[in-house]
Amino acid sequence: MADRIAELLAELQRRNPGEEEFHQSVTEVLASIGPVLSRHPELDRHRTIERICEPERQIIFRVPWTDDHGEIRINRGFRVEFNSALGPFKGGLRFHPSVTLGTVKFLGFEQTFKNALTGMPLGGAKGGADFDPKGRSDGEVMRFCQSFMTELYRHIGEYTDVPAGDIGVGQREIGYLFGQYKRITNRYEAGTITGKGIEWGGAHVRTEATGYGTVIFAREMLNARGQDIEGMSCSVSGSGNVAIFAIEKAHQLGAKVIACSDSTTAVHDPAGIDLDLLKQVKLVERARLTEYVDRRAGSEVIPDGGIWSVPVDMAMPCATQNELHEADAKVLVANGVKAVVEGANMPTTPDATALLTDSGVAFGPAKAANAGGVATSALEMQQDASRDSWSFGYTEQRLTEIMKSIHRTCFDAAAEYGDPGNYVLGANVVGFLRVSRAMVALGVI
Ligand code: NDP
Ligand code: 2IT
Repeated sequence: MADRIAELLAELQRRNPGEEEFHQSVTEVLASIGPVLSRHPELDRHRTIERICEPERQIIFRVPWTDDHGEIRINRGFRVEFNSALGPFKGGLRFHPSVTLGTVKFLGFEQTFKNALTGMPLGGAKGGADFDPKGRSDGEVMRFCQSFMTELYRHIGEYTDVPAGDIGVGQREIGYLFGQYKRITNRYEAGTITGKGIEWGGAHVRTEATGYGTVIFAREMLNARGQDIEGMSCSVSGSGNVAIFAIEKAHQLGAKVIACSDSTTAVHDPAGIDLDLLKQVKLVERARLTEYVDRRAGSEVIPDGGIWSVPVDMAMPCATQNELHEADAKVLVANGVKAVVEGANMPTTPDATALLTDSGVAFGPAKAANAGGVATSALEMQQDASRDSWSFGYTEQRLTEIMKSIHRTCFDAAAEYGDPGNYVLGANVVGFLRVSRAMVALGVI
């Protein structure tokens, strides 16, 4: 089986040259599924791995727009519709200058397994553009979004493909995207995109869901080890949508987050992050974290951006991929970290993950831990389909149940496959089994 997996990987790398992040995400999943294929040779006979690794459809398009000075700008847009065995394609859009086809493919591949883990009827997809919203006016962002949707609209729909937000795409961008979709199609088809505002087809808790869900998953992991999140010190990298609401839920559960970051600065605040100030600086003013330090007595900038050098009980990487390296993991372990839980997608490098798990640190992999965002997107789709609107409390209760169920499912699968407490194994096994079985049932398509 090891030879077969190695051959598969070599072939994937040959056919997808230069897409390192995609190779990395596939390598991690394939490392887990040898025992699944040995137990289920029928899945292998149907070539489910080869099919899962090949996106159903990949769309790349030009996005021309005009900046505030009348200059014409060109970006590249992507939508990779990875797998629709379990439901319509579903996954976010990322606007960041680093976005390439390889980035979108790794995210779409991960999304396929994550969405399967939620137990909701969702396929997997991801999209985005190499557009940098930083420093752009609202008008420029709107014109970019309108141009992006002018191509994307023909590929999406509530039964086809349902985008949402990711890095650089929040409620402002979702509004401009949905507005253009509505205008072109002449349909108020709210279930075509999630992360909308409450007054225009959105759902309570979707904004908070990824961060909240990550912390709920962390609590479940800790409880399974006889530990408690209450009283723990934490560091949370990033200060965007996921990070801010992870900090909020951690504080609600009695933990204290003492460090956070953005793409240029990391901050240590021993008294605990002041969430109102952080929201004001990052969500309202869209400013740099140095603003936070300037206004918050007792906080300081961490030299060299080294957020993982702060001693904590629990670390939550919530910014971007490959942001927690082996050297960081060593420092965390030396400082006595008990848990590392991924709010971002693939934030921990493979050698860092190995070091943490070998050191006995509880490790919550992204596709399980951050699935609360997309799960609540599915709840938003349910509300759109039934023209209903649920309360915050009820929706949060549903999110909590979903996160507990994901935790339990991964926990049980890890034990069944011989490595109790290995959530990477558990998540990959369950995600792969659910998608593969549906693919076999649907025939060779
Ligand atoms: P946001 O754009 O709201 O925030 C991203 C944060 O990460 C910002 O603080 C940003 O810094 C920082 N950041 C972004 N790129 C880099 C980089 N290359 N290097 C260092 N820091 C960086 O995005 P989200 O919070 O939505 O997403 C964060 C992560 O969570 C991503 O991995 C995303 O895929 C994942 N995720 C998001 C979900 C969602 O529902 N939004 C759901 C599940 C996962 P700055 O402020 O300087 O730009
Ligand atoms: O990575 C993710 O799960 C997201 N960016 C959210 C996807 C969604 O469709 O809500």
